[in-house]
Amino acid sequence: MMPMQIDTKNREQGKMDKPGDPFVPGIYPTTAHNGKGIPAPRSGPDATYSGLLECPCTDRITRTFDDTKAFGDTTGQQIHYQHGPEKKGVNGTGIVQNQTQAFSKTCGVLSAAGQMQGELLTQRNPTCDVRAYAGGLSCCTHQWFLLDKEQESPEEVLEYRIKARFYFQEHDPDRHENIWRWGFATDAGSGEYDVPQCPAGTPVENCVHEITSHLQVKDFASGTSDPGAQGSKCDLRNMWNGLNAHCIGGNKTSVGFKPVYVGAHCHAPTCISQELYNSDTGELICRQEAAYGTLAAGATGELRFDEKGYLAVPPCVWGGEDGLQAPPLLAWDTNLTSIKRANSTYAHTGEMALWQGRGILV
Ligand SMILES: [Cu+2]
Repeated sequence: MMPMQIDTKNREQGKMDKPGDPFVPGIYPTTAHNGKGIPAPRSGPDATYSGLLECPCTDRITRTFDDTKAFGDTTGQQIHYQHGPEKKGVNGTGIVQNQTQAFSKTCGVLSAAGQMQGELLTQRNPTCDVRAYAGGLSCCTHQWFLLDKEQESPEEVLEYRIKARFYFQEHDPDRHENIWRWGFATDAGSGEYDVPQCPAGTPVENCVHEITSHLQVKDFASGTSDPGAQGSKCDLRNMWNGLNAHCIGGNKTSVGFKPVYVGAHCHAPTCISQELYNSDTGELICRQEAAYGTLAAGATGELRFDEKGYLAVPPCVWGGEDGLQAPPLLAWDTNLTSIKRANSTYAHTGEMALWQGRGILV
């Protein structure tokens, strides 16, 4: 499979008529940023801000909340203002009136060992509380506009064509094993977070924001084992943690999990690296570094994924073939530590720090 590609440059509104043309970004919200630091520049050679990726909360969004609760415990709602009836819905087929959504984040997630999984709550990351939330998934809800209230939303609808090619082998029980999805968030409980800008005067090379999370292997293999229950385990199609020790089947007792693949999920332009350690042994299980594209023009053909402003995150892969390390055994009570680093030269919202992978039960 090719890596996940998300085109966030809003080309329809820009002026990149053909590959190689200089890119001019589309319109962006004018009031989106609210005192959390200087966002990435939107013009000039270092232009890296993407309103589509950072999902700023604009003045279309108003909030109600319970202001008596502690940071991170607040319940609230966001109301998204849609243009009046003269405007079409985003798909041109209907009118979408104001929409209200509950804001819900649980940044304080405990591991199976009773340890706080992530640091977002202790760092008081704005993503954890509706009163501080400045951008990200909760302001990017389906059919919500990312432009300000007084900005005209373009009528155009982006149309993409995607070609997918699948390679397969006939199932051979003698040499094929089920591979289960596994994953967890370094930004535990939120699945996204803000990268606050480094303090004024910090040398650029020191502008690195870091979050760490601690968990046990069983944290990504927990939950119901009832095959009939919704979101049940032992379903290979399950999105996140579709496994537990019982999924090995038969009368076997599973001792753990061997990863064959794991990929970090994080965003341009802030992602630097993500590391996963076995914290019982200190062994580095996987380190992934964001590889940024370099070509301002001509990123086509074989170079098509080397476009400036985009990143690739080459995954860790284990196996029995030449050149690959044998997968480590991650026993269910193995302690893991994940460290995510981000470039904090500018402030960013909606950054992510996820691990997503596949592995076998042993
Ligand atoms: Cu993401």
